[in-house]
This record gives sequence, structure tokens and C-alpha cells, in this order.
Amino acid sequence: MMKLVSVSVFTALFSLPTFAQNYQDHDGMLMNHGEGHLMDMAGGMVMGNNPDTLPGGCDKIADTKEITVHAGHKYAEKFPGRMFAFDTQEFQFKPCTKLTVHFINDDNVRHQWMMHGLPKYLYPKGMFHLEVSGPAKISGTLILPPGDKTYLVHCDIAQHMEKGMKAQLKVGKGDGDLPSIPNVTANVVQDDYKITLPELLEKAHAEANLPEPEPVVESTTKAPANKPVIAEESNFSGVTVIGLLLGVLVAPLLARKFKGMTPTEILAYLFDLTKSSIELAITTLQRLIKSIRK
Ligand SMILES: [Cu+2]
Repeated sequence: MMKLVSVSVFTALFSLPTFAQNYQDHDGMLMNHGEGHLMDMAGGMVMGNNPDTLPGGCDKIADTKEITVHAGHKYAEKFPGRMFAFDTQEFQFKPCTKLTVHFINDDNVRHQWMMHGLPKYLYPKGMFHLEVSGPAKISGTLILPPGDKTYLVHCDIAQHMEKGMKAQLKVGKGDGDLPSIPNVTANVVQDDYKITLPELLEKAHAEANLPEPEPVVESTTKAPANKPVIAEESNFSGVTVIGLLLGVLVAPLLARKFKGMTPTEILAYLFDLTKSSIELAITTLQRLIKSIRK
């Protein structure tokens, strides 16, 4: 008896925060739009509601289950790097189970409990889908298909799944595990905070099969992107090559030209030549840059 009393007290205590939050209950407000599509004016929506049609391969309803799933930011707090989550990440039911889902959104944003991969002859687009702007509660029922299969359950609001609102529902034994389910399976893309930025760049370049990156210099004046740097370098080396070629070709001519000239005359001539060479170099460089930019 004492046990029962303490259990009731504990249940009441733990339910208090739930009661304290003012949830909008959409059940009973929903209008039936046919084909399992229920909607109300307050933004509640159920799609693929199916409480009575047996999927092909089910002789009868094997089991009747009812679950309550919460969605919200607070359920993601135990998962580093995640922002949103359901309070449960994994579900498992017998094939042909009639499942009622009570979906409670604890956040002040919109969330969904969306299940994919169901037979399309029974569920529009193969989906069973509960959606509500929180804090609110909405319920729907479906009959699970026969066979062993793992179904994706997620919230399809932009970035909510990527930020953690993802679960898997196994019918029978399921047919494997889905990736990136918080605390259940490893992320497809693992974050690595141990690697340094130069190492990361090197790795990215190696993976993309690109030439070795420039070593990262601690200067903010340097061009941040790689492309302009490469373009500038190739311009420079092109001009250098032209200069060298000109030098080699012109040197013998100059030697002949300087014969019989005074040092002052040579200097003046060289000064003029340098001036026009620089001008020529600048125009060439400008043309080169223009052609690259095109
Ligand atoms: Cu969401």
C-alpha cells in the first residue's frame, strides 16, 4: 500500500511540470479532409491517419500500442552539438501493430513526428505525419506493415533533423540501423575538434586531389581565398619570364649600341629604356589581369 502511495506521489510530482506548461490540445479540434488527412485552424495536422485499414500481408491487428513522444530543445541537451530531439530515439513494434502516437511539442516552434517508407497504397507519399506548433499535443493512429523493416522518423522542418530530431522505428527485427541518430548510431559526418586548421586544409586538399595549399600565414592582409593568390603568382612569373627573355635578346643589341657612348649618355639611355619597359610591363600586367577576370 505504502509503495502504491509513494509511486502515486512521485508520478504526481513528476507530472507537475507537464501540467504547469499550457499545451494546446488539438485532438477533437481536427477536421477530416479525407484519406487520413486531418487539419485544424490552429496549425495542427495529421497525415496518413489509418486506424482501421489493414496493410496487405496483415491478417489481423497483431497488437495495439499507444505511445507518447515529446519533442523539444530540452531533450537535446544531453546530446553534445545537437539542438532538437525527441525524448525517445528508438521504437520497436510487432508487425501489423495498431499504433497510436500522442505527440507533444514542448517548444515554442513547429515540430513534426514524420515516419517514412510506409506502403504508398495506404499512406499518401508513404508517410504518417503529426505536426503541430508548440506547446501543443496532437494524436494519430496507423497500422504498421508486416515484415522486418527499420523506418525513419524525423522532424522535416529545415535543419531540425540535422540538429538531432531523428529516430528509428523498427517493425519486427528491423533491417538495420539508420545513421546519425543521437546516442544510437554514429554520425555520418563526425566532428573533429582535435585537428588544427592547417591540418584540416591539407586534408581537404588531399581529398579533393588539389595541389598543396599555401602554408597559413598569420596575416590578415593576405588574400583569404586561394584563387586570387594563385592568379597573382602566375601573372608575376609570366612577367618575369618575359622580362628575362627580353633581357637575353636585347643585351647584345645594347652592347653594340653603347659603343662610343659616354657613361652619362649610357645612363640617360638606360633610364629612358627602364621607364618605357616599366610602362610596357604595367600595360601587359593590366591586360593579363583583365583577361583573367573575364
Ligand atoms: Cu522540428
